[in-house]
Amino acid sequence: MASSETQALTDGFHLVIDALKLNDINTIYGVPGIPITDLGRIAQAEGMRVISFRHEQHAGNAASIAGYLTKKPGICLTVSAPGFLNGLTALANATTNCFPMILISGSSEREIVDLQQGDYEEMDQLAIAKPLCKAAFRILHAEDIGIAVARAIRAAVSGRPGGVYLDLPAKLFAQVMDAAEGQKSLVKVVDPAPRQLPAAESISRALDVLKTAERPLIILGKGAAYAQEDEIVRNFVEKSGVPYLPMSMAKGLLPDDHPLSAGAARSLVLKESDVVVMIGARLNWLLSHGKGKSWGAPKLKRFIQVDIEPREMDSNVEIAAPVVGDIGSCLSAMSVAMGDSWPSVPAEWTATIKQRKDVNLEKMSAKLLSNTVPMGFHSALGALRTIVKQRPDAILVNEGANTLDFARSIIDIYKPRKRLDVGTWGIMGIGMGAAIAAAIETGHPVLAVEGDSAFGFSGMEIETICRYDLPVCVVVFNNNGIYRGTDTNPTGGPDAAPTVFVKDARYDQMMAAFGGVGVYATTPDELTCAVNEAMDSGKPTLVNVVIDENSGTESGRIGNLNPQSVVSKK
Ligand code: ADP
Ligand code: TPW
Ligand code: MG
Repeated sequence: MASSETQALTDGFHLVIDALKLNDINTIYGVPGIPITDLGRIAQAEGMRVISFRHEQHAGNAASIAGYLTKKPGICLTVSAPGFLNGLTALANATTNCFPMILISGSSEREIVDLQQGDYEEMDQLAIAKPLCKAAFRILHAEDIGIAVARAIRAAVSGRPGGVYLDLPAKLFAQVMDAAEGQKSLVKVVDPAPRQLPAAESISRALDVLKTAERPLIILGKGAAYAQEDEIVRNFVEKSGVPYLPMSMAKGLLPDDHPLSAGAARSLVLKESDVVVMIGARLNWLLSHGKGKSWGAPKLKRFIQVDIEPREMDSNVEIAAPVVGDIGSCLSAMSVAMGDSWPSVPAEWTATIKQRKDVNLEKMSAKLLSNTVPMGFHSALGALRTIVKQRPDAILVNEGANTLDFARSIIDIYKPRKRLDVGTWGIMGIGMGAAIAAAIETGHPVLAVEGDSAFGFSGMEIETICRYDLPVCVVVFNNNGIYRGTDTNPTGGPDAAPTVFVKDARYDQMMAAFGGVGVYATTPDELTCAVNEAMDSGKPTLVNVVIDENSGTESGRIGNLNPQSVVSKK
C-alpha cells in the first residue's frame, strides 16, 4: 500500500530512548551485548551520553550515585541473565541506600523462559529482581513503553527513593509502530517526587519535645543531603542552635568546621544527649540501633525523627515525635513554628561539647604531622585533608576498612554531597563507579581514597576512567592487604594468609597501562605533589601510596562485629 510505504515508523529501541530523553534523562551507564547493543548505539546517536563499563556492577553503582547526586533516577543498562545479575547487586545496594536508579535489562523470549526450554541467557529476571528493589516492571508492547518508563521514574524518586527494575524482552526492541502514535504514547512525568507536607500537629509535637531538652542533638543523614534543601537544613540547625552530628555522607551539608558540628565529640554527644533529632538518617547498625552502651543506656532518651517514610518510625526504638514528610517541608515548618524567641541551648551542654572537641582535635592534629616512612594512615590522610580543604569543590570517594574509617574522621568536608562512600551496607566495590558518576554528573574533580582491597573490587574500571578522560585521581592506600598485610599462614604452608596480597604491588602501573598517570608515593610530600598535579591537570591518575603494613586494625573501627571462635582463638 502506497500510504504505508511513506508512513513514518518508530520502534522499541527509539521509544525507550525518547521516553528517557523526554524526562530529561540523558546519560546511560552500562555494558553492551545481546539484546541491548543497538539500544546503546542508537542512544548515543540520539545525543545521549552512553558510558560503557567493564562490569555491570560498576555501571550500576555509577547509576545509583548519579541518582543520589541529581535526584533523577540513574540508568544502568545490561544484557540478560549474567549481565542482569551483575547489575543486581548495585540495584539492591541503591534500594538499601535510598538512591533512585533504574536497572534496565534485556531479557530472553518470554515463552521459552516460562517453559524453561533453555533460551540464550535464560532467566526469569523479573521474579528475581522483585524482592531486591522498590518496583519491577516488564514491557511486552512498544505502545506501553511510555507508561512503563513513567512508572519506573515515579517509583524510583517518589517517597523514599530506591531502585527500580525494568525488564525489556528482546522482541520489544524491534516492534514497530506509527511514529506519531509512538510520540503520543510517551509520558512526561509531572512532579515526579511531590513534596510531602508534614501534619501541623507533628510539628508542634516535635517542638514540644525539643523545647524541654537540656542536651539536644541533631543527627543529619544522607537523606538530608539527598534532598538538596541545603539552606533550609542549615537555617534549622543554626536557628535551633543545636549541636549536630553528620552521618558519613551528610558530612559537608554544613561545613565540618562549623561551630555547631559535634563530629569530633561523637561518643560524648551520643551518650549524653537527652533529645535527639534524626533528619534523613536511620537508627540502623551505623547508630547502634539507637540503644545500648554507646547511647548511654539505661538513661532515657527521646527521639524526634524527620523522614519521608512513615514506616521508618519506631523501627528500632520508640520515636516520641515522628515528623513525616520531605526534609524541606518539615524543616521549614519547624523553623517557622519556632518563631523568633526560641530558647537557646543550655550553655553548659555546648561548653562540654566544645571542650571535648578541642581535646580530640588537638590529639588528632599531633598524629597527622607524623613523618615516618613507611607512612601510617594518619600522615597520609593528613596530606589529603589539607588538599580537600584547599579544594572544597572536589568530590571525595572513599572505601576500605581502616582507609575508610580514618579518612571519614580525618578529612573534613565543606560542601554538601561531596563525600560518597560505602553507605548503609558498608559495601566494597563502589569506588570506581561512584568516581565515574561523580565526574560525569558534576564535572568536578574526584579524589577516590581506596584501600588496596577495596580498590580491587572495581579496579578494572580505571580503563573506563582513561577512556572517557575523566578528572579522577585514585589514591590506593597500599598496606598489602585487607586490614593489614602481616598475617601469615599458621600451617607454614605455601598459601598466603586469606587477608594478604602480593607484597608491594604496583597499582600505579595499572593506570599507566591505560595511558593515565601512575605515581608511586612513599612520603606525605610525594603524595601531596601527585594529587595536586592530578587535580590541576584533570588527568586520570593513580597514586600508589605505600602504607606501613602493620598499621591497620581488624575491620577498622567495627572489629567488634566479628564473631569470635572460642575454639581456635590465638
Ligand atoms: P545515613 O546512612 O546517612 O544515616 P540513611 O540512608 O540511613 O542515612 O537514611 C536516609 C533516610 O532519609 C531514609 O530513611 C529515607 O527515607 C530518608 N529520606 C530520603 N530522602 C528524603 C527526603 N527528601 N525527605 C525526607 N526523608 C528522606
Ligand atoms: C562486597 C568485607 C570489609 S572492608 C574490606 C573487606 C573485604 C577490605 C579492607 O581492606 P582495604 O582497607 O580496603 O585494603 P584497609 O585500609 O583496612 O587495609 N565484600 C563486600 N563488601 C565487604 N564489606 C566485604 C567483602 C570487607
Ligand atoms: Mg588494605
